[in-house]
Amino acid sequence: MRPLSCIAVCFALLFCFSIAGLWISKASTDAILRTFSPNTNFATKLFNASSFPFFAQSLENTSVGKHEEDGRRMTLREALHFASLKTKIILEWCSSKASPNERRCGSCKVTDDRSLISNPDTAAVVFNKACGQRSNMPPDHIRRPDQLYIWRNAESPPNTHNFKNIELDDFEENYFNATETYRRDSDFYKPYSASRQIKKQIMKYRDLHKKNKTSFGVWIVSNCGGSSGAKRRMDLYRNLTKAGLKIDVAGRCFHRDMTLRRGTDAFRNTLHKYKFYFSFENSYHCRDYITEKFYSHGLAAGTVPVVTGPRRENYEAVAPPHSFIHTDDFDSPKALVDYLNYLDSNDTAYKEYFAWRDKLLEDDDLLLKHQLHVTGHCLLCRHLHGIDTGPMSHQAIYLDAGSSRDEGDDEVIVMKTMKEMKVKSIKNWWYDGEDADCI
Ligand SMILES: *[C@@H]1O[C@H](CO)[C@@H](O)[C@H](O)[C@H]1NC(C)=O
Ligand SMILES: *[C@@H]1O[C@H](CO)[C@@H](O)[C@H](O)[C@H]1NC(C)=O
Ligand SMILES: *[C@@H]1O[C@H](CO)[C@@H](O)[C@H](O)[C@H]1NC(C)=O
Ligand SMILES: *[C@@H]1O[C@H](CO)[C@@H](O)[C@H](O)[C@H]1NC(C)=O
Ligand SMILES: *[C@@H]1O[C@H](CO)[C@@H](O)[C@H](O)[C@H]1NC(C)=O
Ligand SMILES: CC(=O)N[C@H]1CO[C@H](CO)[C@@H](O)[C@@H]1O
Repeated sequence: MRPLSCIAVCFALLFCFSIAGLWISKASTDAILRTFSPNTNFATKLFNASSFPFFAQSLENTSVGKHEEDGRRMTLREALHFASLKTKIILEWCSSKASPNERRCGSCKVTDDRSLISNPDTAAVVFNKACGQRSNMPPDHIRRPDQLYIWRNAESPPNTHNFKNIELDDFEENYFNATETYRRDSDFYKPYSASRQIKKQIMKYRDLHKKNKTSFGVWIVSNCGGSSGAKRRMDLYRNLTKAGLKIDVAGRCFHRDMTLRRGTDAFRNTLHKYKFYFSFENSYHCRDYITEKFYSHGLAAGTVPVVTGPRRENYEAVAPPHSFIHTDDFDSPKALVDYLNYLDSNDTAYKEYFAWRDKLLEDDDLLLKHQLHVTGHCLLCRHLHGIDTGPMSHQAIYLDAGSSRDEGDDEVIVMKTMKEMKVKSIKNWWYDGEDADCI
């Protein structure tokens, strides 16, 4: 009896194994079929290969791509297709006001559902100023090394400090993997306006500036003394007024609320009647802190922005040539007022501030030279898919996908493994090297 039952058990086991074997080989065969099916391209194969590591080796010499030490070359089109095969999740840990078009970016889903932190597809967790302190961060034991912790900020350093009393000292070294701010040296650059949006607006209003302007200048301001920079710009305005400046003012600081919603066409149509818009930032000499006051109310609305905020070279890095007037360039309030009055009286000189607009059609680089087409979370999304975010040209070309340019011809490197990223000290990164005027 005993040997018989042993044999029975053996047969039963064998049966089970062969069923399992059949099942496994069915899956493998499907995988092979899928992987090698003739109408699949290299990127798809690569993706499927990475899902089935056993077959990855046999693919390493597939002809389309060049084998690199640490990635593979493929065309951008292929790379984006590759990315589209697997959606990654970007988790906003604290409620965010991310613009709606950021809810999806490339092949990333942006969410604020905290329960998704342990989802294997959650590749980045973003912390904005609402997260405040270290104690509001996710519990340490659930952090995965493959998940990037991103420090995001849209306010200037003085306002970061005032806002929620954020104590950046709280964070130990290397806590964050990367930064996402308006500063150009961020890992994921997020300017207040991507040049793509601005260009679209400018194209829409390309001839606005040719219409005769009926008014001189306007300033809309609602934060009058919240920070030293906000106090300073009020002070500057008073000095300019004393020197003879006469402009229209609106906003809470002047108890004249605008009925027009900012950013709308009606709003821009009102602004464009003015020759000058006073784009005064609430922070003085803070690196790269250039907001919609410049991009939207100035450039896009077809006014000449009179700026105070970061230094001239920061504006030059992102603005078209001869497109703005910087208050730092004038020795006294009177000198600035005289210059504005001169431009008001000499239309030829005034119109020179719009010369760049006429070249927009021929010279794509005018607005794009220093600005990326893909910014913020969209840039992050590409990184999460291993698509090299280095050379700017690729990014510009990516967004022009609708145009006649053949974006597929550009090669990018898709990394197999994520490059290690660390921000040694977020406090030093954010505050050090900032001008004394700023802090
Ligand atoms: C791929 O090419 C390398 C170098 O020629 C070779 O050593 C390797 O065996 C090839 N791999 C496969 C799977 O053919
Ligand atoms: C603008 O003003 C000039 C002279 O004041 C006039 O000749 C011209 O027709 C006006 N253009 C428009 C578009 O109103
Ligand atoms: C305004 O003028 C006063 C008096 O000349 C000067 O002390 C102050 O620095 C000026 N403020 C600005 C922002 O230019
Ligand atoms: C007006 O501006 C043009 C261009 O900058 C200049 O050549 C011309 O001399 C100016 N005219 C006067 C009267 O200042
Ligand atoms: C992110 O930072 C953590 C903490 O320093 C580190 O353990 C992890 O390796 C980093 N991840 C990447 C992809 O760089
Ligand atoms: C082109 C192709 O065959 N892609 C397949 C890769 O593998 C996934 C499943 O892992 C399939 O859904 C795709 O169709």
